[in-house]
Amino acid sequence: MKLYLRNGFLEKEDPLVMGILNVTPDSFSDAGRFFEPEAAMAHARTMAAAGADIIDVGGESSRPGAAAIGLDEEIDRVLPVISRIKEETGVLVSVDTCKEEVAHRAVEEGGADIVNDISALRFSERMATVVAELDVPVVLMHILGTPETMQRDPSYADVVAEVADYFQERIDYALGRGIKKEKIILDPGIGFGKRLEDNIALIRHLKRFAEFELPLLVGVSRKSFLGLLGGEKTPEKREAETIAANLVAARNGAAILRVHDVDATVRALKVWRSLAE
Ligand code: 8Y4
Repeated sequence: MKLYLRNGFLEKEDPLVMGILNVTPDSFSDAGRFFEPEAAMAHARTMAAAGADIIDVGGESSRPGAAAIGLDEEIDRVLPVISRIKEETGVLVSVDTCKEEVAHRAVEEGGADIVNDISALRFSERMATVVAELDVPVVLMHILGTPETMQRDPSYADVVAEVADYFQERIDYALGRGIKKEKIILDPGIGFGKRLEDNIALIRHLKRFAEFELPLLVGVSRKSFLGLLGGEKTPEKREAETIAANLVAARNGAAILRVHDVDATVRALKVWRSLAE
């Protein structure tokens, strides 16, 4: 894969590993344990030492029904953590936000390298323009509706075709607002308005999205479809399921894997690189 950044690019044979850093008091998986900036920094350092290429810093939970937070609160949560990660480690930082002001300040003041917008530039009027001006890569993720509505009986006739159509529509929108094609990362949005069969189809047929000739990001880590497949009810116990799904995603062309457990993922990818054809 080749990832174009604001200045230069990053090229690597294996998928990049993006470690998840929730700076939220209400996130599903880590239950706000890293809300305190010190704890967040300790977790960031651990992920960097384990070989993370990117740390994804998010201040607002995308869980359905999670309380929306204000702009100032989101900035206060993520900005100090992003700045310190950039000062203290060599890893890239993505900012997980749908708000243009958060994206702008995270990049300009915090030094964030990537904007991870689960709404694919839809939830904030000027997000596309801000990203174009910043000239940073942006993740365009598929979601059916909004985090609030996405799991209300989602269905597709052909999920792969519908996600591909969505990608094309959002790419055209981004290009129209001045975002360069090589700064776009595509993400099928595993679990975001998808049934079990839809998540399976998207991972199984990930190669169909190769036609866009853009890096693909895949986020399966600890998600509930893995609980359905593997039988583990609690997210923290889905580590084996997560590794298995990530290796299939890697084989099928994922350029970036978004994970909670960086150490296990880096170690699994090393073995996969040695053994895969
Ligand atoms: C347990 C653990 C249960 C995690 C659910 C979850 C993605 C993402 C999220 C993704 C991109 C999550 C912010 C949902 N998922 N960004 N963000 N792609 N680009 N759920 O798949 O991790 S949050």
